[in-house]
Amino acid sequence: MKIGFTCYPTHGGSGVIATELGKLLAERGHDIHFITYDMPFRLGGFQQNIFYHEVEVSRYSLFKYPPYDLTLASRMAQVAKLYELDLLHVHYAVPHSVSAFLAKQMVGEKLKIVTTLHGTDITVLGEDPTLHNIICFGMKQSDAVTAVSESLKQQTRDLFSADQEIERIYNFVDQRIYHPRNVRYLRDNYVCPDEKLIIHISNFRAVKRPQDVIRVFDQIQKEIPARLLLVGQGPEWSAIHQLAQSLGLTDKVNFLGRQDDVSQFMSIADLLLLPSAKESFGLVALEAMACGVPTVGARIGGIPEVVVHGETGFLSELGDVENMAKHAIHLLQDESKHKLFVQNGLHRVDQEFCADRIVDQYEALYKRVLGAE
Ligand code: GMT
Repeated sequence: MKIGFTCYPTHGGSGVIATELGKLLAERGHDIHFITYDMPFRLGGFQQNIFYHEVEVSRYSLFKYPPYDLTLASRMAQVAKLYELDLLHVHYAVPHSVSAFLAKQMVGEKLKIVTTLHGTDITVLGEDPTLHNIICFGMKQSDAVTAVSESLKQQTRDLFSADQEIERIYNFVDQRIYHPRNVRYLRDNYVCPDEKLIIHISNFRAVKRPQDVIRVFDQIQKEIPARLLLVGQGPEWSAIHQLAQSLGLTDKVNFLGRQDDVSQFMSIADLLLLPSAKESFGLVALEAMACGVPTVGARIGGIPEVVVHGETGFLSELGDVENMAKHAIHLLQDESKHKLFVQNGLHRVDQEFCADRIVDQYEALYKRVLGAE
């Protein structure tokens, strides 16, 4: 098949999934054309069957707002015609599904559209009255709509229409990259042998509740020797830095900033904290699980579909810092339970979220949409 892929190329779960899916489909012999405003950060280097087409938006002085949606549509149509694409698979509905619809109008009905909903395109933008109708229109015009969790599927139906057909296809992890590694030398840079290492990885937006991360860690380190690794960059970063300072934690918190390869940092941690207020899936918890790291987090959105409470991690009510800290301390102090959670998690990744299984599901969906099955 010849497939156009559009996603946000910046750091973020939807771009990661789109890029990794494209790479794996290319390995299976499909031609994958990324049509994005920048090179997706995980794409890098040459790979057979992968093509990259940049979307360059006009900066004409009359425009207060550069017409990204139209330029994207026009580029999608151009690439679709030139390379005879079978379908466009867009990740994140806004504005990608509507741009894809326009491209289809330009190219003809043969070009199919698959839209994958990733989370805030529904849970935040779907609630915005200025965008609600156009998001609904983009979904209706897609030949197939997928959601990355059951929770997101349900929320989309509740918010839009109960009869919107949506296939749940979970996110996945490439176990060639995310797997337990023996990287003691790296761990030794951050902790002494008797200390536990806690990690949090996010884009440090308010929705990730990074303040809760600091407060949970504060309670953990009062009970057991521990350090915290913070990976990522974002609007809450300075506030977090200040909070850590005001709690006297500066020496115990390592701010690593944005990192392209987070798998090595995950592999050295004992526990991931994910107290987010919204999370349609929580890709970071899956990646951690594949590296042998249990999660303590909030019972919201799609997180309970990834982290099984009492088996691969512990979940608490949103904002319940006390309970999260209690769970974390319990797990870090009980070595045999920790080992069991690690094993359960690795097994769960194999069973539910391994790349092969999920890529099969997308491939089957494409074939169905193209009428080949
Ligand atoms: O968080 C966002 O607003 C963007 C989005 C992204 O591009 O990372 O995140 C969503 O998609 C991820 C991949 O499917 C999910 O793992 C995240 O849970 C989801 N974020 C939210 O729902 C807040």
